[in-house]
Amino acid sequence: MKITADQIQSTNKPREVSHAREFNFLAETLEKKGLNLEQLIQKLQDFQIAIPSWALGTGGTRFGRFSGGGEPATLIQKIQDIGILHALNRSSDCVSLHIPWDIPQDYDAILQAAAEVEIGFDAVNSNTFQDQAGQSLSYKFGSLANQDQNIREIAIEHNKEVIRIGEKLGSKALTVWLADGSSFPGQHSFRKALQNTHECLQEIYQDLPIDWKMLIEYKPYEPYFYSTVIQDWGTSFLLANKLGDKAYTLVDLGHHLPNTNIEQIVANLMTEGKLGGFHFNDSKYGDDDLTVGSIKPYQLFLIFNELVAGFEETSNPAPAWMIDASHNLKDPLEDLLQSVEAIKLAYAQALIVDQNSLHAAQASHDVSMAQEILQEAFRTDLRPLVRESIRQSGGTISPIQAYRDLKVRETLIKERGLDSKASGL
Ligand code: LRH
Ligand code: MN
Repeated sequence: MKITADQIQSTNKPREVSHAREFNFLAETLEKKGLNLEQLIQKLQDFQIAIPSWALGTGGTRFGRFSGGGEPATLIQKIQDIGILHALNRSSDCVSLHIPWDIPQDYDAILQAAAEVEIGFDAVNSNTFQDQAGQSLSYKFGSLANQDQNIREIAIEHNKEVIRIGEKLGSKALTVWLADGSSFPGQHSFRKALQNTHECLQEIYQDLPIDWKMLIEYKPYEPYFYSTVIQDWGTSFLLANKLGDKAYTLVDLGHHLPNTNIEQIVANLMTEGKLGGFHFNDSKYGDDDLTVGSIKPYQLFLIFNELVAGFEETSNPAPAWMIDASHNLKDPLEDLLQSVEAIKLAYAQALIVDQNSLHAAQASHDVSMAQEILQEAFRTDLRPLVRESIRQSGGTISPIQAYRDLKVRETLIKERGLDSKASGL
C-alpha cells in the first residue's frame, strides 16, 4: 500500500480551519516570547527518527502474542510500512535493520523499494544474543565475553558481516547490544568477561569504515538476571573511550534501573562528546518498550532540554535518533506514529525553553524560577506547531486519524492476510 499526496490532502481538508486557528494563536504567543517560528519549524522538519525493522509486527511477550493481522512478512513490506509512516508524518525517513532478522536478499530491490518511499538506512544492529540455524557453537553463555575463543570469533565475524551488509545499504553505524552476562553469583569472572568484550570490540572497531560509528548499547539486566557485562552508561562510556573516536554510547531509555536520572547521563555524555544515539521508548518498570512519552513525558522533555542545551554548549556530534519498541496491544504503525509525535513534541518543548533565563536563575540559585522556566515550556501546548511543521512538509495534520480515515490496517490485511508474521520482537 502506498499513500498518495492526494490522500494526505483529503485527510487534512476537514481539519485545516481548526488547525490554522490553533496554530495562529500559538504562533502569536511564541513570537511574543521572541521565538522565530520559521527556525522552529525548520528544526522540527529536519528532525527525522529511524524506525526499527523489528517493531513493525506484534512481538508479544513470553506470556502471549496477539497479532492484529496484515503484518509485513518481508523486508520490502517492512520498508513499505515505514513508507506509510513517513508519508503521514514526514518524520520517519530511515529504517534501522537488525541482522539476521532482516538480511537483504536482493540489494537492488531493497534499495529501490526504499528509494520509492524516500527512506534510507540508519544504524545496523548485530545479534549475538540468539543462536542461528546451523551455528556450530552456542551463545548460551555469552558471545564477545565468552570464555571460549572460538565462540568469540564467531561473534566477531558476525559483527563484521553486519558492517558489510550496512555498507551496501548506505548505513553509517553499527549498533552493538550484548546480552552477555550471568544469572547467578560466581557464574563468570566479571573482569575476564569485560576484557574479552573489549578485545573483541577492538577487532570489530578496526573493521569499521572510516566514516562509520560504533554505538555501544548498555542494559542493566535481561536476559541475564544477576549481571550484564555492559550494564550501564559508565561501562559503555569506558569501552567507547578505550576503542577510539568512532565509538560512542547509545542510550536506550528502557535500559535503566528505576528512577535513574537519564537526562543527567545524557548531559554528561555530551560533555565528553560520546553521546552516539538513542533508542526511544518508555517504561514503568523494566525494559517495557512502550510507546514513547506514554508513561514519563516530563522525563522525555528533560532529556531533550539537555540535548538542546548540549548542542549549544558542547561539540557532541548529532546523535542517531531511533525508536526501539515492541507491540502487543496496539496496532504497530499507530504505536510508532504516536511515538514519533511524542518525540517531536518533547523536542519542540525543549526548543522554546528560555535557556538564558534558566542560566540566570541557576547562577542566582533561584530554584523556583528555574522550575518555572522549564515547566512554562513543558506546559505550553505545542501540538499545533508540530502539526504545522508536518503539514508544511507535505504530511498530515493528524497522523493517527488519517491512518484510520485511509483504512491502512484494513488494506494491509486485505493485501497480506491475517496470519502474516513479521520477524523481530
Ligand atoms: C535489547 C534491545 C536492543 C536490540 C533489541 C531488539 O533490549 O534494546 O537494542 O537489539 O532490544
Ligand atoms: Mn534498544
